Amino acid sequence: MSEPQSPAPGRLVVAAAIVDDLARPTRLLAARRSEPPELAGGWEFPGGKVEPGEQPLEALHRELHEELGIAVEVGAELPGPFDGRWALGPGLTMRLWLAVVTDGVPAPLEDHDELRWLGPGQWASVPWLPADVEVVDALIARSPSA
Ligand code: 9L3
Ligand code: MG
Repeated sequence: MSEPQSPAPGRLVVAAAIVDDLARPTRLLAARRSEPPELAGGWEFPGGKVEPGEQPLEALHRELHEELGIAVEVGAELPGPFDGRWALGPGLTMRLWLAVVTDGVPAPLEDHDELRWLGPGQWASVPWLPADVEVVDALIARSPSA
């Protein structure tokens, strides 16, 4: 078996694993995509592309406000296997942080048609987008109470 090829970093996507508690997460928020058609129905960590001139964490706060109507406190980053990033597909890699909601109640305002809080034992229970499955596995591995 050969090692997976490191993807070209390409455009950076940022996303959040929104949990109930940064230190001992037991509940995780999953968002079902409604757009574009080829991704619709797949569940993901909310987030999106960093715009030119934006810092990654600025982009994360912007995306969570636009997509879910919430403000968050950002916690630890969950580093991916490719220089800290997660492979998403051609031309895209992702960074992801844990986060807790500090203001607002998450609502599917943009690009999603359903949100679901997944409790202990349920984190892998929705059909995550292929790129996000690996992240879910890593999150479960670092969160024994989940
Ligand atoms: N993507 C995959 N998993 C995620 C996120 C936030 C994004 N958790 C993929 C889906 C799109 C691309 O990255 O192909 C850009 O995402 P967006 O800007 O459409 O949210
Ligand atoms: Mg998005």
